[in-house]
Amino acid sequence: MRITILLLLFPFTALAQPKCYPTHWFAGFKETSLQLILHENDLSAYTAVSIQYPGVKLIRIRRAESPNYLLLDLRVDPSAKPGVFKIELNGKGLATKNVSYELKVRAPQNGKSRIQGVQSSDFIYLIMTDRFANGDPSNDIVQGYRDTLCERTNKFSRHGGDLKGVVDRMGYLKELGVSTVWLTPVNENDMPRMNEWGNSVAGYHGYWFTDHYQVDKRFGGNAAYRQLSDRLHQNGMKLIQDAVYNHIGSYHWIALDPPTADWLNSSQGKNPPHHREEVFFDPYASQQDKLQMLDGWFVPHLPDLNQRNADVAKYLIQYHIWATEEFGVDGWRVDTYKYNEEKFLNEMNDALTREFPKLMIFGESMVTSPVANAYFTRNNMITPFKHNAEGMLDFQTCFAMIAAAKEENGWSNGLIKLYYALAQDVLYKEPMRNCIFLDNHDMDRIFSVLGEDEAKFRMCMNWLFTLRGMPQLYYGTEVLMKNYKVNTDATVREDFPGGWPTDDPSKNRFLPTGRTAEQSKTFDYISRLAQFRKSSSALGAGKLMQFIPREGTYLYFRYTNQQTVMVIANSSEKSVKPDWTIYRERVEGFTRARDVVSGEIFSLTGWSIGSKESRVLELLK
Ligand SMILES: [Ca+2]
Ligand SMILES: [Ca+2]
Repeated sequence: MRITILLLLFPFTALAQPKCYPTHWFAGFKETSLQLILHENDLSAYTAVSIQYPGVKLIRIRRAESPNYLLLDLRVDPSAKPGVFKIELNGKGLATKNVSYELKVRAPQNGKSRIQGVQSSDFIYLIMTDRFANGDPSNDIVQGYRDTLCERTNKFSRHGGDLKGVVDRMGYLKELGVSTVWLTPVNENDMPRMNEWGNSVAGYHGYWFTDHYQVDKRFGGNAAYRQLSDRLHQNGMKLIQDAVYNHIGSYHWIALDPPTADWLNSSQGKNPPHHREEVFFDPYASQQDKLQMLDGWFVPHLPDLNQRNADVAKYLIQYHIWATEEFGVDGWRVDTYKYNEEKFLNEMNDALTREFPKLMIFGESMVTSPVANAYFTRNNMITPFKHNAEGMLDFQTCFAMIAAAKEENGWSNGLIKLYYALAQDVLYKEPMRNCIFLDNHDMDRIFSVLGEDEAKFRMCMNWLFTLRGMPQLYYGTEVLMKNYKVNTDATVREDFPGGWPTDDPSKNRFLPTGRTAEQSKTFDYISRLAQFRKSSSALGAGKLMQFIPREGTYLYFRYTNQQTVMVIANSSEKSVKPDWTIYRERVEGFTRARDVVSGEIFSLTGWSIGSKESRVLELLK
């Protein structure tokens, strides 16, 4: 009889464990407070909670408006040992509910081979996982998810790309010279298809979170993500995770069952923000304009999180600490940075770097001025609020590089725009901490933007790989993937040719045999720039000196005591013989130059640069 009861009870208690966030924690963090959220249908009758574990103390039990939550405030001493403990829930007339909770061991490689930070010496490659490579067709459709379509012929559907696909292309990434992989978000997006601008769209891009703590099973789940991270680190590479603090998908458990109504912003209804970041530093801004920016919902199916609620802020901060430790994240790219509560952003950055001093965090906001971009970082401006992010995605330099390559030179057009953009670095404390790029998954592809002009494309690549900051390349640019956004972003998120088992092998761009001559040339060009960069002290951490464009020719130098790299671009209609007396500050003592791509060595005396030509040159004595 006794045995029967036990058998009945054990499966019951195992099944009855409420959801718990964070799903586990780690021993030895500096931060001692831990907020546990227990979530299960009706926890209102559980009035007593106890925890018996050395170094772990229950401080407070809190309830939410929804009866389905218990919020437990714990203190976890830094001395608490890794192990599993029981959280015992009791209520009048109820059987005891036991929640087992684990404090895991932190990785000893933190700050060494994982969680290393990302520096200007790195080369970041941006991948949209669903569109890069399908390493495991068995996870293309996962039963139980709200969207079980996988249709490569539909640009709005999932296509089946996954984390194993990235792992399987590790050799390709190394050949290209990539040091750091940034994936669009990997968190679970268990959303049905949503209507966006008249199209039925899947959450293939990853920005519709429904469970922070679960990596989408169609990408391979948490185990596959950990494996990718391990493989990157074993190969001397790094991982950047894409974070979204601002909003969640409308099928996230927080949205379906808000602990309290004010977990979500409601002051603007479901109306969108106006996207004008000036409201944060404009001395004449109204409170209403600021509130619309902070509280507006991007689209009605992306509920906006209220980070003024301390529990929401804590929930988000804990997840990012958890994921950094769990997956060994080296850097965070933070989506929609300018729509978040400012104080919260600083608290997040402080909390993360306190636990992981080398961690790099940079924000994304498509802003309209250098002042706006610098405002969201450590800057030299006098403003009422001071942000503490190290860097941002540098849209200003992106726009300037494109204009410099495309426009006719004039007093305020063409090359001078890049000169002007860099001169604005006076605003930044650390301009080198910005991430520079020419395009991404939200923009027209750069090869198309430059009119498929090889010379302009080379000019832009030379700048991307040699200017200050961390360069980021969007997947496929190296094999000349092209396209414009046509009422949707999906057209610039096409599958990497050759990433699917059924793809035509003669067009497998991952292999030299599947590339056209033009694609091979481009891949080799970028790869050589990237490989040179790896061992170049001047490009990794050197100073920058630029000269005002003259005769349609723009020169800047990156230099250390050991190395000087000269980057020269001539966008005029004629060849130009640089007047070295103008540039003597940086060329004095050098007589020759080595083209870092072709390897050609030549004398600077009498040398001229051809029309539309651009070169990256290491100066030699
Ligand atoms: Ca797959
Ligand atoms: Ca917001």
